[in-house]
Amino acid sequence: MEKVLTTCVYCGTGCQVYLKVQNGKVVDTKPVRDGFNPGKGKLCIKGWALHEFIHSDERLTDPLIKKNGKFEKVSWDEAIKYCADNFKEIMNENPGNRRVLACLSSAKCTNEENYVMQKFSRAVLKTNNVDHCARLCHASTVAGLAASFGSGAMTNSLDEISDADVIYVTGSNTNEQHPLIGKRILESVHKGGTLIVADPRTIPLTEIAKDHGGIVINQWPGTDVALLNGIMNYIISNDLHDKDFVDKYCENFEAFKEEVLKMTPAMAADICGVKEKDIISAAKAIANAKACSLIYSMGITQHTTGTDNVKSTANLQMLCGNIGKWGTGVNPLRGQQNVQGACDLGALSNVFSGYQKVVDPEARKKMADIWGIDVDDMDTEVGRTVVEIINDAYDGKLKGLWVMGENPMVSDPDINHVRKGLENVFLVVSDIFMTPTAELADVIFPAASFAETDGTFTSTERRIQLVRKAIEPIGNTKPDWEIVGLMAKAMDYNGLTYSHPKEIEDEINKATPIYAGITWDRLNARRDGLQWPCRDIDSPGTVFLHKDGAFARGKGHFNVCPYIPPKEGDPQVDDPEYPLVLSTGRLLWHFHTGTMSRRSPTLHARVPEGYIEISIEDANEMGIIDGEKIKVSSRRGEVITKAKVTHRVRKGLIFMPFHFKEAAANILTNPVLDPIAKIPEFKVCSAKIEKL
Ligand SMILES: Nc1nc2c(c(=O)[nH]1)N[C@H]1C(S)=C(S)[C@@H](COP(=O)(O)OP(=O)(O)OC[C@H]3O[C@@H](n4cnc5c(=O)[nH]c(N)nc54)[C@H](O)[C@@H]3O)O[C@H]1N2
Ligand SMILES: Nc1nc2c(c(=O)[nH]1)N[C@H]1C(S)=C(S)[C@@H](COP(=O)(O)OP(=O)(O)OC[C@H]3O[C@@H](n4cnc5c(=O)[nH]c(N)nc54)[C@H](O)[C@@H]3O)O[C@H]1N2
Ligand code: SF4
Ligand SMILES: [Mo]
Repeated sequence: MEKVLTTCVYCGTGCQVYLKVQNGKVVDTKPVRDGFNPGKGKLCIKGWALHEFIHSDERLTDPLIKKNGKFEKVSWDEAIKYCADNFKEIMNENPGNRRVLACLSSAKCTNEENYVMQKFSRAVLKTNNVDHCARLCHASTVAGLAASFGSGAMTNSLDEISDADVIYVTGSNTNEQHPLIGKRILESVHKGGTLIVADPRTIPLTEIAKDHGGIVINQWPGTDVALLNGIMNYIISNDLHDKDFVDKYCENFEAFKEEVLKMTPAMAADICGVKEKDIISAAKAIANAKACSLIYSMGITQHTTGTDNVKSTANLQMLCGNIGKWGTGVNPLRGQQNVQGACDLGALSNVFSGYQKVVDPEARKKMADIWGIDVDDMDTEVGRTVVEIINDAYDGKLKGLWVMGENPMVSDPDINHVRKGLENVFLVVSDIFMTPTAELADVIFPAASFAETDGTFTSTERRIQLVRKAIEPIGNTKPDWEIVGLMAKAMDYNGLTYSHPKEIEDEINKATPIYAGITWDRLNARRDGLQWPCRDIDSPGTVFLHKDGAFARGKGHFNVCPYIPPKEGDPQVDDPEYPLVLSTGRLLWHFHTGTMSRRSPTLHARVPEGYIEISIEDANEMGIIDGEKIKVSSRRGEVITKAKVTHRVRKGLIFMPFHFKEAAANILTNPVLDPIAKIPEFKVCSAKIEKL
């Protein structure tokens, strides 16, 4: 049996795995114990089950075209020609209109595939309408941390977490969603570290904090700015902040201080529905820490105030000098195994690879030269983002859309609206499985999975690691980078034809300063990958950012963030029609829209169907028993699902995992956007529950 070293395709931790291959089939997964591994020799349950979906009977194996409402198998030549002709026709019919075509790229695909997809959009379709699920995930991190520090990435590395003596975890269910990062938090606690968990639900970390003398804050969803300002109010009022750090390395402190002094801990406690003494204990612990690490994820980002939430976490860490040192930092845990990479490689409507701005004429000139295209032919404006692309489809402004490795019919907010939008356009989907999105397509390209191609993924700690081909593409599938190349060629552009991802990597090195030194050969020669920025081939890469107060933007910027309640579900306002607050998120056992995890027998068996968590108090009041079928509704739609009566949510709060297409949480969610980051408010909306 052969074993192939590669990178896990589920979450952003970046665990290294061996795929065991026998007779051309991946038959097992094993953790890497004999070398570098962010999982330190371990895998979580999804990692152990990694091989299970690869050979599922339900893999798409042939290109499909919808004829008379039914999918028919066709040759690659026919499928590619059909798509290319349709895209060309749309361009010819709408000369000069750069908003009629769009591409969704994919955090499930490799760096090389994301690079070619954004290049295809910009060089062939001539539009910056290219985006991906980071927009639903950490768009507010990218915007918020860039405004505060000058770089939108996780500041510190995973190895540092266990050395922090205080950890503030907020809006990250780390043990379930990044299990092997959760383990590092536990290591800090076992060394005597203080764990502060600020989360509206009771999660595994809550229990750990309780058991080890930590601090638990159960705030209402959408109130984090009030909470963080309350904490910082106490720190400043009691002169506990790091004045030396603030004076030397930061700017705009006075304006920020004026805002924060308005939110006393007592006021914050009232807005957040928590105890004032817990806010004060958290403030003291953070201010007195030698090294405090702040860890967050979707509970902070997925709000109409997501960017302000992120800026507030940055304010707190600057205030106490917890930046640019070992064991500190603002650490947004990136979700998909390659969402960091998809952002880095320019699968965003506003930037080329390496965050070079599309509105910058010099950056456009540089790309035009590398790509061999006419700079005057390029889109000069920021393109549309994920939710805006769907809105444009709904409004009839968008005519054609290529979705590579995303499933917006389950993952985007307000699915009824998404369906109408997708039905309006010429839709092309590249996926490994038939999905609710693919069902609506005019053409489906069957893609090879991560086990069937070479490439690289970038993990949450900015670490680029190799993905190695373990088996030949299944059936008639092709790797996404090859499919993009075929489409480009059929649209008369030869600059996307490569014989191996290594050639794409060479081009990435040229086009992308932060990846310039991350060459294929270097990655191949080492076990631990390389962390960007890595600007030349002699650079060892970068473990943590903003060292010794040298912020990427010059000075660290204190942003002024007044508390703004969520658009629906404001805890201070009674909504008699929809009295409950709905939050959505994830489970340990499933991944996103379930396409992969629900085809994995081990994972599917643990949680085969969707449900909604409801508090014991609310269930008793409504006479609902555990497991009972109920109707949940919001202003957007209704869903029938099972009640799970639990202590994990407090009275008034309900929580739904969004993994299950037949009980889709996103029928209910609110598509309102953060004005800066354009991320939807997945984490809070008003809802009601009715007995059937
Ligand atoms: N098993 C599994 N692992 C995954 C994924 C998966 O689908 N399944 N997805 C991956 C991806 S792409 C991502 S982005 C990450 C996401 O990882 P997480 O962000 O950890 O996951 P979520 O369940 O979305 O929500 C996180 C926490 O936010 C809390 N929360 C809700 N509202 C608020 C609020 O207003 N404020 C605060 N402070 N907290 C709030 C929730 O109670 C929950 O504990 O996970 C990655 N890992
Ligand atoms: N209500 C609610 N909604 C949410 C969230 C939430 O917390 N609550 N979280 C949001 C977040 S953080 C995220 S990241 C998004 C995720 O949203 P999506 O990215 O839409 O969800 P996935 O299920 O990861 O979709 C990936 C698709 O890629 C396919 N795929 C896998 N490997 C390959 C490959 O190699 N090639 C190709 N072409 N396809 C492949 C999979 O089969 C799947 O259909 O969901 C968002 N939606
Ligand atoms: S923690 Fe994430 S990367 Fe590691 S095995 Fe689990 S899903 Fe894979
Ligand atoms: Mo995500």
